[in-house]
Amino acid sequence: MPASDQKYTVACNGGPQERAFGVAIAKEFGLPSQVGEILYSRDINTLDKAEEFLHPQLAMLPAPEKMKGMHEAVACIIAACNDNQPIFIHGDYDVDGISATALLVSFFLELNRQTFFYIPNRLQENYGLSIKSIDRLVAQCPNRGGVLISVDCGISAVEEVVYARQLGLRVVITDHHEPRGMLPEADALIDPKQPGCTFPYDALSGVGVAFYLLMALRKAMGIRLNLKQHLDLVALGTVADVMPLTGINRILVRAGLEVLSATHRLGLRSLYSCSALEKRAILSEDIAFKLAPRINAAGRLGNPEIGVALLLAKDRSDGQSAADALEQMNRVRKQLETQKLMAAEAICQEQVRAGNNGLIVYQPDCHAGVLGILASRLVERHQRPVLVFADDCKDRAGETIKGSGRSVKGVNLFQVLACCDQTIEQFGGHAMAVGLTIKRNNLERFASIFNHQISMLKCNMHDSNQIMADYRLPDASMLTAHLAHAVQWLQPFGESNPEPIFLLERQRLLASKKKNGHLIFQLQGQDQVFPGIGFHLAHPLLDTAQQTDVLFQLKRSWFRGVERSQVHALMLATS
Ligand SMILES: [Mn+2]
Repeated sequence: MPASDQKYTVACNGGPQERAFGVAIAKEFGLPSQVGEILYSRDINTLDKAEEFLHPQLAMLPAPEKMKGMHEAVACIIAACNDNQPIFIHGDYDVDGISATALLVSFFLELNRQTFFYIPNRLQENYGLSIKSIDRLVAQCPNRGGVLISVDCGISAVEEVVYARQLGLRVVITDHHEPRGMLPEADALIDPKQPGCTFPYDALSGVGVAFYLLMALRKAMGIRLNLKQHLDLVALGTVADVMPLTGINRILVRAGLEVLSATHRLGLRSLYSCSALEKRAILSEDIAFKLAPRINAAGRLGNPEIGVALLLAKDRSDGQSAADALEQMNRVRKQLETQKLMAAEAICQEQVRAGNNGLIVYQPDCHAGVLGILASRLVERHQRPVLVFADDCKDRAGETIKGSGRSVKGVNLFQVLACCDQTIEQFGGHAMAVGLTIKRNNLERFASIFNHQISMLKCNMHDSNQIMADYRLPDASMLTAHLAHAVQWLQPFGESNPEPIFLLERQRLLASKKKNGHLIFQLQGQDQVFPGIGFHLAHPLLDTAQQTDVLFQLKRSWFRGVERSQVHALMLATS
């Protein structure tokens, strides 16, 4: 057995209330009581809440009019349509921004409106609206007036909105980022996070907010248009942006995954065949690990419009060539990433040894497009916030450096940066992900304030080796096909709705073999033998003849188009 320093705890405590709720869920929904107990441990502890969670319906969505600014936005867009003016969509270069752009473009094209879009180039332009990006957008159809609609950006674009309005445009800002200081004086501004917004949910993605705008527009215009068919885009952006998969996002993403699985978008179909996702249902983890990285590669390497082209492809060959281009860019992205990861890791280890709670890596020549992924990789390894900087290639004087940061639960990176404000030129983002620009000669001062701020938060960030299992199955007779199916009712899994982890103690793994560091085995359940896999678990010292505790998830998997349940072991431990 490998000497594992990993430990685990179990969330469900088997208390009387939990058990009683499990029995009630079994009776009401026909699910195994274990699933009910897991729901209870996740605060889904009434039958009403369970109904809402297990059967999310689009009809449950709150009305779009509840969003502050919606009324003005709709009026503004309808006025532009009545004046026969062009529609200008200003997007962003990540999957959320690309999906939101494709969503609005699809909608207005369906209405036969003249529609133009622009997505800033990550390598040459700053994030969000800029004078340059507005010029480039409007240059596609100049001197006609029109309405500029931003998606997934714009909440801080005070000067840029002034500029756009001086050009004679109506401006509708839609965003989901945290507002900072002054809000732009747009004709309409929609952001569920803005002060005074009474919409009951503030964790929508950029494409989620854009979808809400379309819901309101459809209603106000009195048109019959199938919006549900566009929920595939909402699922893409929401999962890729790591939004919580609870509440409204759960409703949108659950429906969106169904649309995605049967998508009519030819580009996505081609991308599925590149990603081994053909002939099967698309799950949230497929977005996170297969689709989003490929679509993001376009933005990272400075060709975000290829992502939009993929989502809007009208024929097979356009779809195929966009998918091929993304596949190629994703390969380049991976190379750039591996090139830099080793050196970055060495820098982090040094800082960990020095006792730093926040890690800061500066690699002058790192490609700007992979800073965020490097930060994510380093967060996974060190379980603390990480910022990765490189020289800002847009700054000719060579004085500024540009960084991207990722955080861990319990550390609001956006707020931490707000406390380091005096050493930062520019920053923006969320609790979990930020982007920033600082002067190079400020780096040291910034680093010390940053670390001080992080250590003040004193949360238990470093418990990386602790796995929290959801449920301890008393014995293997509880491992059934029924349970494996029932767990799927908790889908989609992701942020704020993790995939349940089960624990079975003292098991013998059947037919086990080691292959490329992975472990392949079988686990005897009550009514069937489950195929199992443990990625990176084939430790050389692992003795599979011995009994072991197995922490695992019950996954849907597909083999040559046939669905089956599979045990994914996350950890093996001797008791
Ligand atoms: Mn976003």
